[in-house]
Amino acid sequence: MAPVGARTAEQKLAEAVNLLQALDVEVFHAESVQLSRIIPATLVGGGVVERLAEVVKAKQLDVVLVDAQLSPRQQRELEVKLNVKVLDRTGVILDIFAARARTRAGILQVEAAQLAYQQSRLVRLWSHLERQRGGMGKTGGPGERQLELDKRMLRSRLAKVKAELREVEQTRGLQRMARNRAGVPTVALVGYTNAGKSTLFNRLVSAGTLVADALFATLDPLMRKMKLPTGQEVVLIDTVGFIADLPHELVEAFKATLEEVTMADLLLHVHDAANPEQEAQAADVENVLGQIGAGGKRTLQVFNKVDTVADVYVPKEAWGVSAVTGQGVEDLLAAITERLQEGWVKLKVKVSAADGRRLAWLHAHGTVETQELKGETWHLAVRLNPADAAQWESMK
Ligand SMILES: Nc1nc2c(ncn2[C@@H]2O[C@H](COP(=O)(O)OP(=O)(O)OP(=O)(O)O)[C@@H](O)[C@H]2O)c(=O)[nH]1
Ligand SMILES: [Mg+2]
Repeated sequence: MAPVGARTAEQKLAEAVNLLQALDVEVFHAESVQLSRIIPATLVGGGVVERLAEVVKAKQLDVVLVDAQLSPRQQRELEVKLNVKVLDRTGVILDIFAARARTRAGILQVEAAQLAYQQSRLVRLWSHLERQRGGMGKTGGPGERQLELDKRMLRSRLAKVKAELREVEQTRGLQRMARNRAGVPTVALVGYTNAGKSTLFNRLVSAGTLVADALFATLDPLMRKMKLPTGQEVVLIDTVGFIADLPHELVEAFKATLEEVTMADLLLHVHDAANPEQEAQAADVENVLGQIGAGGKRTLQVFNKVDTVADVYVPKEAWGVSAVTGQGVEDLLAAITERLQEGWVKLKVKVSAADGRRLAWLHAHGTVETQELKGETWHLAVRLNPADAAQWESMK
């Protein structure tokens, strides 16, 4: 079931099916339901519930996904009426995150989000049950005692997870600072889920990142240090895919992941050029970028999968590439170099041929445009960022 929003009903439905397939769930039935008004108890009207109950029975389904936010009450009532487990959008996305988390930070972030989700469900579910039994106002009922126990357990686990998460975040912050001190700029790949970020990441660094035709194949930012054709070093960061209507509690839980994006020197916004929804997806990505404070960042627009369609549209200001065939990747690398070097200064320097240390430093930090050996001295023309240029002066 999928509510109708800005996208067409079919598009939303297709994405919901994709979400489930990312969990290796076989989908036997999918349909959109037009909501003329919202029924508090079951979200959809009684007629629809009855019809769906028949589908569930006839096809012997194990689970029903409602691609919307369900209140705990709606979830319960639907489970009773359909006689099957019911999941909502947040629940499914949390399951996907949990299945894909690999690093310590990622696993902790998912658990924190799951605990917070359970906490809100638990409290509302129990208060609803208590009200039904007429237990309001009285204290010490069996349900209330159990509720207190469950609440306490969730609270203490959540506190523990959050403390560990803070620790991990601190370490990450230190790593980031070390990187910045070393003057290595960071380039982050962002984009809608399934746009091909991880494939492009692999193509760019030829490192072993998980690539799968599934949503959220990547949960944690993967980082690789790589050399640009000019010899300059950068850290490339792969990130989790963005999706439409990301539940608010998940944005919070993934702040540490997205923080890498806000700290990056350059973003590569990867678009799936072959996807008819590309424009809507791009708007969603821009929207989330704004929410996490990365709205005005230096960005290259990368239109990926140009190999799939004959007359694929690539806007003038964008870079058309295929992460699979490698088409356009060389030009993209050149563009990355150029954008990173905006505002750099050009120096003409002389270095003794015996001074290997300073020569190596220049090659690692800057772009050596020309070099000529005159006697025992190298004459070089180098481009450096202003901070490195200042450091070079102090190294003399
Ligand atoms: N034909 C073609 N397919 C591509 C290209 N790039 C990626 N794909 C395919 O698109 C699918 C998704 O690629 P991923 O790299 O996992 O996408 P992603 O953006 O990292 O996805 P998430 O991590 O889920 O956000 C895979 O099946 C890739 O093989 C391309 O240039 N051409
Ligand atoms: Mg990925």
